[in-house]
Amino acid sequence: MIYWANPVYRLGAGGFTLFRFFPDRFYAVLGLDHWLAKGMAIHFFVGWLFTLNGLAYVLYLAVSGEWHELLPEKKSWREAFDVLLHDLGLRRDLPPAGKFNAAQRIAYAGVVLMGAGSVATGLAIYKPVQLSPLAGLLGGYERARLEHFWLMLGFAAFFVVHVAQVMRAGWNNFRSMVTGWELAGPPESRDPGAAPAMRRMTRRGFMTAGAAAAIGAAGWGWLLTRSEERGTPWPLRKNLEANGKLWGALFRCGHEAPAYPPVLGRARLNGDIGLDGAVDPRGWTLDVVDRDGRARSVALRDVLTLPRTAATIEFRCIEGWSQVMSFAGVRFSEFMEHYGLRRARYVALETPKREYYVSIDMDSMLHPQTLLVDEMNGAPLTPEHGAPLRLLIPVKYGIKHLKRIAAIRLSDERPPDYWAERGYDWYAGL
Ligand SMILES: Nc1nc2c(c(=O)[nH]1)N[C@H]1C(S)=C(S)[C@@H](COP(=O)(O)O)O[C@H]1N2
Ligand SMILES: [Mo]
Repeated sequence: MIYWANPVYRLGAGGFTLFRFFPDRFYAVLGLDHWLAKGMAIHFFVGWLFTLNGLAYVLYLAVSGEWHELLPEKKSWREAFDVLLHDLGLRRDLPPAGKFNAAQRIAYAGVVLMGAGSVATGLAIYKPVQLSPLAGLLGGYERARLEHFWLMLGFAAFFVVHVAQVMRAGWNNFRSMVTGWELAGPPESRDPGAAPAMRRMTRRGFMTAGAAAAIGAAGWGWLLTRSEERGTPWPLRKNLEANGKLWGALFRCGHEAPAYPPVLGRARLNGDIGLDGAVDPRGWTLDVVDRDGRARSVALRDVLTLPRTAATIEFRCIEGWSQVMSFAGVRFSEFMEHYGLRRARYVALETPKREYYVSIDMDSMLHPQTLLVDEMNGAPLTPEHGAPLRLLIPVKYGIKHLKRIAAIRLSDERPPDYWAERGYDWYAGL
């Protein structure tokens, strides 16, 4: 549901594309809609389930001591090669093995590592500013995103190969996978009670697995049919709000987005809501409403006499693209101080006819890189990029960087937000 937004997922080199992972056909065949907001909301919901499930599994391995049977040993690499030859029909006998053979040890330990990799790369692209050291370690935002994607393909490949191998290994093996037990030795040497006991366990195991699958499917259906709260099923909305609270609590005003050397020239353009009509920068005024509701009109000329700050940062659109852009203007915190505005919980910004509007938490607005800007990539802001004044807020996605600011309102009650009303995360923090 989300990959259409930024078609970077392909196999190819330079301008040549051998294969696109998500052509339009992919959506048509699977009956998926192109709804980025819902895809993201689901992602950040099931992300919790996968992460907690993975943590529980690793904890179980550690506590039960079963990691002994799973961790590859020195000889595993050589033996795994023999297993491979055997499975390809090039070798008759298998090396001796415990519960898992060498190839299984490597594959299963590898999957645990892949899980850890998915969480690390996922966090890096989810919070590339708050967790900028992690994103840096993984090669940056765009790299981390590709790594996250390849790991996902790795899981898919593991699943397919694994199911194929289990099918090849036969019924008994599948049964022991489900029950956790297996019948060993030739039938005549076994305890006479073993076979009925195994049958019972098999039944119980399959019933448990079937019930788990049914609960999963029912849960999925339930989730997606709940009444909507601001454009998304309410459990997903609650989850987005909880995620926002969590990252808001971890927010540190002193932690800045990584800086880049200044850039010049054209920048990518996105979003033109509320940008029609002519602008006259010299006569431009801002409607400013203080926390107590007191309104005043502030001339842009005066705002622009305040001390100037410049920032070059990686700008990120929620649709998945990013680019390094330079901005210059006045810190929002200095604007507040100069006009004697009092801290409220939220700040709302609006275009002239309120066609586009955003609301943002005060902590993020007071961040030292949050600027009211009139200059971009070394030149005065153009009308398409938000002249005469736009917001720069590197700790948020592009959706919050309102272009063409006409009103700034402070309030303790959360004001409406254009994209949050259409199913997106209100916090939208990076
Ligand atoms: N007034 C207004 N501001 C807006 C938008 C818009 O549609 N209207 N789109 C937002 C989005 S989604 C993005 S990604 C950025 C894009 O900024 P740019 O066109 O300067 O690259 O502007 C943001 N600010
Ligand atoms: Mo965007």
